[in-house]
Amino acid sequence: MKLFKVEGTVLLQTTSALYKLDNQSWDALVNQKNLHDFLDAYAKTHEPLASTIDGKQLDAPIGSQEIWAAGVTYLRSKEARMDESKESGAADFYAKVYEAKRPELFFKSTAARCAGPDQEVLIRRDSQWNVPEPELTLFANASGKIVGYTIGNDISSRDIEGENPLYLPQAKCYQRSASIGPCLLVPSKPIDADTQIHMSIERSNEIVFSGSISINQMKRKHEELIGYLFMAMDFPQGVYLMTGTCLVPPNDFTLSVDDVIHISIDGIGSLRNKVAVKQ
Ligand code: DO4
Ligand code: MG
Repeated sequence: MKLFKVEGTVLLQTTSALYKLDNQSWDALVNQKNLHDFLDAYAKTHEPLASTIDGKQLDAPIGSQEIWAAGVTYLRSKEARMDESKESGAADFYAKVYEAKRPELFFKSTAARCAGPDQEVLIRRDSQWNVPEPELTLFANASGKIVGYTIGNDISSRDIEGENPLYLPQAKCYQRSASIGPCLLVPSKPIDADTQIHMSIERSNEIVFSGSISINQMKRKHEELIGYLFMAMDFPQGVYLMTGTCLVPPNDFTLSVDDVIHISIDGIGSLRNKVAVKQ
């Protein structure tokens, strides 16, 4: 079952039909006890819409939740970060956090700063090396239970982070450095361990990078990441958590203005964003 946000209204897509959820604020809805069962019952007791989701302009599937992110959860991310931070002497921090019991967790975005499907994402004008990071993104409700999944793009400045890991908030958090969508997938059971993430980057109608990975390459468990996130913080509206990247373009690649980033995750859908520079 999938929840979409379209011009402020919430739409529920089942395998066979589309429904409008009346009088439902996003925050209250996604924190319903037994969300999947609630949506299932809703679909069984309401009339479907005559239309489909195709062609509708989607908003980011978010209310007032914060977006957090986990880092160095895949070997490929550890290696890329060790490489970019060689000169700063910080490579060891990435090696250590990959092995440590405590995961790396960082604040990524507010809902207001985040982009949705087909909106522009931004790169910084003071950075020369920028990459998208396609990440399976968990939604945990106010009780800390993972009840949904979406696609996240954790756009990052590799030169700013590489210069000094203390610059991580500037490399990671700025206007529209995060994108999520197209929907919140609310399955009846946890997402399949072999789920694939695909990304391609299009420049002037050519694909300049593409790759796919399985989330089974991840070193940490989803519950482990959420457990640390909730250990000393409350999230009364629930929270999104990007789970880290395993797809890193080669070191000579940087995003350019007008590039189009396509990310898809099996069972969730596709997220498309065009790149611009934050002025
Ligand atoms: O350590 C910095 C951030 C790592 C990250 O964003 C990732 O691994 O996806
Ligand atoms: Mg990341």
